[in-house]
Amino acid sequence: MGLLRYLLLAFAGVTQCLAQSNGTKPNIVLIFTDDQDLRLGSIDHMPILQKELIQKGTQFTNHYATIALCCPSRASLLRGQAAHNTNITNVDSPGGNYQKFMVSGESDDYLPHWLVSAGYNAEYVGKFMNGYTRANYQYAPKGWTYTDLLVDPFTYLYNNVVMSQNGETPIHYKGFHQLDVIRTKALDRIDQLSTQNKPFYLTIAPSAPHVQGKYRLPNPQARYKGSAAGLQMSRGGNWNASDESQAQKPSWLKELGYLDSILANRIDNHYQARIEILQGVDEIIQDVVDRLDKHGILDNTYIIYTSDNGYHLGNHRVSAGKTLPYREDTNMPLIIRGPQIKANATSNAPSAHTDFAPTFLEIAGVNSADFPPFLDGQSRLSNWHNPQTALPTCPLNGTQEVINVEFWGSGEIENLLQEKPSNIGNNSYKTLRIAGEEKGYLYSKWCTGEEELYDTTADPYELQNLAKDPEDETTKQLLNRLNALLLATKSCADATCRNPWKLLQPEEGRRGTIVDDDTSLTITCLDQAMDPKYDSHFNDTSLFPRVAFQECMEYQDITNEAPYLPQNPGLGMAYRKPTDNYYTPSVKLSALIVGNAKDQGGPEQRNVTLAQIMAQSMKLTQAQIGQAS
Ligand SMILES: *[C@@H]1O[C@H](CO)[C@@H](O)[C@H](O)[C@H]1NC(C)=O
Ligand SMILES: *[C@@H]1O[C@H](CO)[C@@H](O)[C@H](O)[C@H]1NC(C)=O
Ligand SMILES: *[C@@H]1O[C@H](CO)[C@@H](O)[C@H](O)[C@H]1NC(C)=O
Ligand SMILES: *[C@@H]1O[C@H](CO)[C@@H](O)[C@H](O)[C@H]1NC(C)=O
Ligand SMILES: *[C@@H]1O[C@H](CO)[C@@H](O)[C@H](O)[C@H]1NC(C)=O
Ligand SMILES: *[C@@H]1O[C@H](CO)[C@@H](O)[C@H](O)[C@H]1NC(C)=O
Ligand SMILES: *[C@@H]1O[C@H](CO)[C@@H](O)[C@H](O)[C@H]1NC(C)=O
Ligand SMILES: *[C@@H]1O[C@H](CO)[C@@H](O)[C@H](O)[C@H]1NC(C)=O
Ligand SMILES: [Ca+2]
Repeated sequence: MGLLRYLLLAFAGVTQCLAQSNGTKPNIVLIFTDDQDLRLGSIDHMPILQKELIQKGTQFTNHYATIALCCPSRASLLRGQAAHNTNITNVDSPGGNYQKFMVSGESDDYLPHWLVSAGYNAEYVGKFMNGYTRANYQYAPKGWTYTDLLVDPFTYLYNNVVMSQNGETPIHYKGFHQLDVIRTKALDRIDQLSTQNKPFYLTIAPSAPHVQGKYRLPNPQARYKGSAAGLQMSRGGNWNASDESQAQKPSWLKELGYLDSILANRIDNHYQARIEILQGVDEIIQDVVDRLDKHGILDNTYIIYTSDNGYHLGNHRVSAGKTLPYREDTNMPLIIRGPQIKANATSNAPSAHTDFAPTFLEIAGVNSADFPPFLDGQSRLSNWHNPQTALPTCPLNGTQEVINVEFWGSGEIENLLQEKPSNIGNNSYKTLRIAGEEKGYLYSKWCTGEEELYDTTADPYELQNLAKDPEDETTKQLLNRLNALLLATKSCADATCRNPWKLLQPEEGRRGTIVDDDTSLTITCLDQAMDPKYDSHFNDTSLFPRVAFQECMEYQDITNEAPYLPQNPGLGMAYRKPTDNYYTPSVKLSALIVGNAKDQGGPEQRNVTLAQIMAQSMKLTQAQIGQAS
């Protein structure tokens, strides 16, 4: 061992004592990928994730993103609110992006501010939100003690890495692959953070395995190129669904033809490229674990692995993409290792991205009475510590059986070889999932007026739409209950998101009592609600009108989505500013930034240091940043 290395290790020993002497508040490291599926099996091909997180931690099988698109899902996680309350509903104007997050004032009051108030350093490395660009990089996201963020349009160019540190002039990291840059920077931040007398929250957010630009395959590090050659996407379940199933799908989906061999081939290549690029994420996991261990803080750090939204490849005949309510796009990988987390365990308890903010606050020691008033989720820390293999059964204590999933705007096929149906813009919908033990359902209402109901216990691939011409009385009664529930979830806020049944009680005076700890409700879960004695209650359209849209719009318009329950919903407006006239700034360029001539990330870059990366880096010139236009 060289002298320098010895001294470094000795120094690490000192900081370890300091870190341990100050308090027991655990650190939180969120490794947050982009567009990673659970259901296509990508995590099965990540051996380090398996070894370091799954075997040494707990895997949550029933965790959901509440909106299957990058920016809205990130905003929702960071504010702890459903997208109908953030109103950040898309990746660009008018639905939303980073600029809208700022203009709405939401960036003044979200997770990093709260964690910093609780005594944490809060840092973010990687992809933040769509719309953090060359035109607004100087307005670095507020709240964080440190940010180093990918800048659009380079966020999805793996061999053309441009990032801004704390809103300073963006830097071009020539000669490196994005994943090597992010890994190296994240490790450096762990080194820095572990010497501070504060616990820390660090998000590490690579763009992998997102497609490159529009819509090329994700480009793995050169050392992993071809490593997944020959792997095939599973042809089972809902892949290339039959005519009979596809005809039951709503909107643009039912227009799609069968996948042909050209699309199938492209899907396999895409599948392979995703697995190959995820090997670089696996390296991040390995090095983060090792680095935390080296600093003596591994055992007091929660490492949380998840993604912003899921992905499909050929499922329901869509060759590539997200934006759909089905399980591939919304059921997320979630693996947690850390203090009091059981090793090699599985939990089937339902949860959603909106639960992270309250859970992190509980970890940070914030009293729930001091939580922000607008959080829609709930802390899952006790679930994290006590994994439950059984799904909730009725009667429930809490609301965990209902997951709200929503969307506004256009669908997308991330594969130029497949023709887009003309009505692909008609992709706004309201969805809820019942994630119970005996009963599992996916229920949706689309802006086209179409309705879907899948029994996800009997039909896990969501192929047989029971809402199409329901014959039997039980299905009709079930649809009445689910419609009422969806009417509640689509505009729920705080306590009614945690328990939408509060709005649906049979006794008139009790409806809308929205205290969390009201345990005396008559109906607490779907099974109870199905009692025939409530048939006329749920059949009463003056109480529970059908969920409807007037038309397909690309953003959340209040009148377009009426009626509501209650009639005048808050939709989070009390906690944000109007955004009606916001616009997304853009720039005119006079010089381009040229990416790496050949793919970087060869074996020699596996252990590249920050000094080596910085040595080749260049600040963007004014011409490369562009002039406001
Ligand atoms: C521990 O951290 C807290 C929160 O940052 C700080 O206020 C306090 O001074 C630290 N205590 C010691 C003993 O370092
Ligand atoms: C999709 O299914 C249809 C109907 O069974 C079949 O003709 C076609 O070959 C399938 N596509 C692929 C790529 O397997
Ligand atoms: C993890 O659990 C599985 C079964 O649940 C078992 O087969 C395996 O040996 C366990 N692995 C470790 C490392 O404990
Ligand atoms: C219900 O949940 C509350 C809050 O999580 C808990 O305090 C209580 O013990 C639970 N009751 C039952 C019967 O599980
Ligand atoms: C929805 O589809 C209809 C019919 O194809 C089309 O006229 C309309 O423009 C679409 N709406 C959106 C928002 O794309
Ligand atoms: C439900 O309402 C319809 C009319 O809207 C009526 O025909 C039917 O009898 C009602 N069913 C029950 C169980 O109340
Ligand atoms: C959502 O944002 C759009 C675009 O800024 C705006 O027109 C609309 O009024 C907002 N909706 C709500 C409910 O705040
Ligand atoms: C990278 O570092 C690890 C751990 O120090 C070492 O085992 C590995 O051989 C190194 N790889 C390369 C390519 O330098
Ligand atoms: Ca995404």
